[in-house]
Amino acid sequence: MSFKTLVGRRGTMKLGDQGFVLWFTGLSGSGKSTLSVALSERLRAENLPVELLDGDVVRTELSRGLGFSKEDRDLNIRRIGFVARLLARNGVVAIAAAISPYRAVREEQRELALADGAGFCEVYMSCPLEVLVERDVKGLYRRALAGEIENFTGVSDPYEAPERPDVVVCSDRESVEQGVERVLARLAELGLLR
Ligand code: ADX
Repeated sequence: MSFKTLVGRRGTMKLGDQGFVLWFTGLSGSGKSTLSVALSERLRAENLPVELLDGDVVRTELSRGLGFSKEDRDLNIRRIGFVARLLARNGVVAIAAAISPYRAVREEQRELALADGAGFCEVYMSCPLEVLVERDVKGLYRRALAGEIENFTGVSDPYEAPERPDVVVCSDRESVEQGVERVLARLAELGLLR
């Protein structure tokens, strides 16, 4: 079904054959949380079951005490992925929004979701570092650049951009609404929404 049909029949958006994991990756401040919240609201308005696993929130609960070494980040991602799969296998749209800087563990999460019979869609929130430093909503880039925060992603720690993301959102050029529409369109193309 085309995206026009999908949005043209608001209130009738349905899950495909299974729940799925919608995975947002991107640098801090790239808009993962903003877009994932907007998408959750939109999907809930369509009466779809949605749960959001946001990195900042997960790190105060499920991953409290973890730091930002590669080991801790990978463990954080695996925990998020584990919960997301439990949800997806119960027909929920499980949205994960964490920097998830390492490609291998993201790919692992895709494989695990597919092996579980769930769908998977990776959204890459792309935004030039200069723009993020300029915006610096949380004031963290300034501190990282001043050497006050070690291993800060994009400044003093790696970020491995996806090679074949399912969706790329350029958050410096696209509005939240445009991002929402494009992700929904892609989910329809992938058969994860009807
Ligand atoms: S991830 O690498 O494990 O996926 P996650 O998304 O959970 O990261 O947490 C990132 C958030 O933690 C950032 O948005 C920022 O607010 C905060 N943070 C604190 N220290 C760091 C750091 N060294 N690198 C990146 N983010 C950090």
